[in-house]
Amino acid sequence: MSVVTKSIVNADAEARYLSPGELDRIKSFVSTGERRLRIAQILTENRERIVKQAGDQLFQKRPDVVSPGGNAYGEEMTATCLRDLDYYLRLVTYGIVAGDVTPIEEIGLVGVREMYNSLGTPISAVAEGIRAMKNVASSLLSAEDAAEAGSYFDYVIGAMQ
Ligand SMILES: CCC1=C(C)/C(=C/C2=NC(=C\c3[nH]c(/C=C4\NC(=O)[C@H](C)[C@H]4CC)c(C)c3CCC(=O)O)/C(CCC(=O)O)=C2C)NC1=O
Repeated sequence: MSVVTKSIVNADAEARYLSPGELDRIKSFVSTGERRLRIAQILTENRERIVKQAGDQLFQKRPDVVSPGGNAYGEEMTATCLRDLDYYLRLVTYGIVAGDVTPIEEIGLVGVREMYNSLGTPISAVAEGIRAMKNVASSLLSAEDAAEAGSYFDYVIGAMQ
């Protein structure tokens, strides 16, 4: 939920006007809107390249995951692995647009450790893949935009430590 929806739900639950603090937070959300949309647009347009290059970097750093016995071994499993990276890139764009990590958390991080444990997927390697996406994405953005986007990637990486 964006800060706009959240503030309205909270205020209406108490049948009150938006507070000065809520209006300030909404003001900041609106004033950073153009920048956040620009970042999300660039990441969306470059999604294939970001996922592909990050996958290449991940498999170079962690050849074990694509070697016989590795969780992403074989064409189909490697494709599923890249699909997971694409899922997380998509969720990062949701977070950037919403200016809030809640969508990333709710869609992709609740129970994620248990899920990857049960699949036998090394979560440290997933985190490495997200880190690689952050680096590729940063190279497509200005330093300021990269810092903004980076905080959402870091949030995902942090949940996988
Ligand atoms: C949008 C929210 C969402 C997420 C996050 C998600 C993840 C997700 N990844 C899965 C599998 C998988 N995930 C991976 C990923 C990897 N293996 C590795 O060694 C690498 C480190 C890594 C890639 C970076 C692999 C290989 C599988 C298939 C495992 C198997 O079938 O044995 C599965 C099991 C079902 C399936 O195969 O689709 C789920 C649910 N699904 C969702 O709906």
